[in-house]
Amino acid sequence: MSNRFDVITIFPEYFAPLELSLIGKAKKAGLIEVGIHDLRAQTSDIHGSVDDTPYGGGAGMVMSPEPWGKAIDEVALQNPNLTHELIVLTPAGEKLTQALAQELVESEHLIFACGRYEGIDIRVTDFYQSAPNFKVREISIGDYVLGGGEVATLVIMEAIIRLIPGVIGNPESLTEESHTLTNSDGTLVEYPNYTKPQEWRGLKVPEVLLSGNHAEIAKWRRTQALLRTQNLKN
Ligand code: 6GU
Repeated sequence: MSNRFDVITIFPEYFAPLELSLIGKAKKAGLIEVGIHDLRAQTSDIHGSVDDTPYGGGAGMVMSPEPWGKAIDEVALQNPNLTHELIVLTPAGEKLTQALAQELVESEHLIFACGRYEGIDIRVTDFYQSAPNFKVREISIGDYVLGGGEVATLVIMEAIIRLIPGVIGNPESLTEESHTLTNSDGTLVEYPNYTKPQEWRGLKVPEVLLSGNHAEIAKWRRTQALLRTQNLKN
């Protein structure tokens, strides 16, 4: 079960939201440990350069392997007894799904490498793929291009951390999700929810939800979830 998360980035400030809400509580409760590491701490020149021009030419800059190697080695050395799963964030990676989040929650140590610019020199991926006690995965959060892997890391961490036992107060909300229907990608669809008041701006809560008839409510919710699944475009 993952409880150790390390993030390597040139923008450590991006991760301030980890102190909030669900993840913040999980940290305070000692359910997870999170380390945020500044890639520039691994540079030796006065400018703290982390990128260079691409071999073969072309637009943009590529992140140099050396600071990445140092940063990843350091984080691995700090956790000598763990198997490390290195997550390289890239729009070219495997797409994040609920099934992938469920797989990742089983890893004991996740290291997120947040690339910027045109990405990280591929030799970083290649090197750790065959390094002892390492697994490497390239992951994307969808078919659009972000400025870097930071926001993607926050998304993936949230998807994983809420699956850790004890993080969500009411674990039934997790089992209920697993009972809802999924589309072809394994994406969760949920039935629509209502709370008080019973009428808001002329819109009423469906009668069946007020009926107290649990079988009928379950049937209605299942139908609604089905309809929503059909209407999802993939
Ligand atoms: Cl992981 N990185 C970047 N730069 N763009 C993305 C992405 C990741 N996932 C979707 N778009």
